[in-house]
Amino acid sequence: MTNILVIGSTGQIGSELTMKLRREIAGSTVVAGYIPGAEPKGELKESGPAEICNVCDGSQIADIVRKYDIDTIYNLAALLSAVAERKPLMAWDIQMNGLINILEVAREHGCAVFTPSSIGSFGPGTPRDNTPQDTIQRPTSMYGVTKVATELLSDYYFHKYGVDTRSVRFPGLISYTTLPGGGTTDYAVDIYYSAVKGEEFACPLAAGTFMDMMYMPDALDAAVKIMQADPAKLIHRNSFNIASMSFDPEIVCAEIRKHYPDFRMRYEIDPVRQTIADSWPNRMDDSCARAEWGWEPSYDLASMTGDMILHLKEKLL
Ligand code: AKB
Repeated sequence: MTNILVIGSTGQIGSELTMKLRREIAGSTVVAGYIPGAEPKGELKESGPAEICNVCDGSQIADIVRKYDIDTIYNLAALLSAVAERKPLMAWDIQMNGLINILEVAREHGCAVFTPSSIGSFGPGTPRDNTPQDTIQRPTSMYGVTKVATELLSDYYFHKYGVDTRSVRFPGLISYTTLPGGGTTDYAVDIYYSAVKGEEFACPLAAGTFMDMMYMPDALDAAVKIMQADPAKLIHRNSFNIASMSFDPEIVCAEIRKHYPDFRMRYEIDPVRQTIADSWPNRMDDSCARAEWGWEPSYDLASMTGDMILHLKEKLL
């Protein structure tokens, strides 16, 4: 991958992935695709080209691909799970019509495509512990429906047209740079902001709600590494389970109290998020990603917590 288009470059993943690709891929041009109202700012704006890129407009994507001779597209445009429940038609439009626009451009212009899937692609019938790579995927949220369909459509374009599609199933992602918006796992970011600001945290999910979580540097490494993996070694493509830690609100709260012993948390359950979380795995088995392309996370809950607090203190205080 040399000339790369990141669609959704100002979102939680895109803002950091675009910068990492610009820093680490030698000789690359990394175009930051954004929608009006979510323009790149600061370092993201200064460090490379940016173009308006709405996934619902296939000709706009094709123009950018031609203009910059793009060979790899990171498709990060999506409504997260809780928002998608409120706006299911918009979620379908962005996630599915957007994806097929990208895949068609990729087919015509020979681009590789990364479109993330999620723990949200699983549902209540999925084994919850050590969730296998290949298992039941019958999600009950609109987000999950679009994520399973994303996996299937991406595999279809690979098998039928040879488009080099690859993907990972992201856990809840935790970062200090850009806030997530409207996900079920967002509490695991918000709790750190409350702790550093010295505020009580109102947790929207119940004690005992376990989900896979991951620190952003590991998630970014996964997104880069899978696109660089030797295709001959890939038995799977869309999509790989990746995991690094699993916790519930009590466990992350206890970890934060090692730094802020007076930190207080109360529960104010959000029924939409709780229902979604209850349908997702507790912890995925990521052995296929480890075997097929060398996935290996660096952070656990303790090291992530130390790093989050350090950076949020610089950012907020
Ligand atoms: C969400 O909560 O919707 C996302 C996800 C796990 O895909 N963070």
